[in-house]
Amino acid sequence: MKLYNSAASPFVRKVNAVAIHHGIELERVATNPHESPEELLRDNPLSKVPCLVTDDGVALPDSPLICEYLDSIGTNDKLIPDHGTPRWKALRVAAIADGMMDAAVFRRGQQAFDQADEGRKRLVGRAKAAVERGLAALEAEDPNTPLTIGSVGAVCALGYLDFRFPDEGWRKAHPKLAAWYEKTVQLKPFAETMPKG
Ligand SMILES: N[C@@H](CCC(=O)N[C@@H](CS)C(=O)NCC(=O)O)C(=O)O
Repeated sequence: MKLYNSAASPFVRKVNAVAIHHGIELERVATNPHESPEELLRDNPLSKVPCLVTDDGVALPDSPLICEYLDSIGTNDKLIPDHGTPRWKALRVAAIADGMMDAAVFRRGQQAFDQADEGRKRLVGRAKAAVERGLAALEAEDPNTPLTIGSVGAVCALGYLDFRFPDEGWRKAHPKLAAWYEKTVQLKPFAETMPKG
């Protein structure tokens, strides 16, 4: 299976973490989605990574969909519980983590532009506030132990904050989450996928 990959993307990291958890081999193709390479566009009209092409030739865009696919074919413990409260709790945390990543990636992208622009300041401020509320939510509720798709997302979101906003620090105001993260990030799916770029 082919994965359009980027070592800096938290969404790609999530997919790689799920693949490693299940021991699924992927052919990783380094891709810059901002350059809209033709190969990626053929498989993902949205020009985003990650995108997975299955062995049956089905191109799956969007990390939640790819994670669901990998978890469905994986043979290790399922990361997406199949029913009941555990399922919805895991998917809730996963959705919050995805939203934090969206907001942090947006903020990072805006750093290249005029910071004094009032409209931009407002949007960037909203994105920062969303991440802060996401952190508070993860601090307040168990981000899922043992591993679920929620905890995978939470580690990738927190790792991205460390990677792109290292001076802002989130640990001090979120001590429970920080302790959980330090332990969880040492697991193989995360230790092998630290962001780079
Ligand atoms: N909802 C998507 C978001 C993926 C995403 O935003 N990827 C970024 C890289 S971190 C990207 O490809 N950006 C290129 C662009 O927006 O043009 C997912 O979960 O996979």
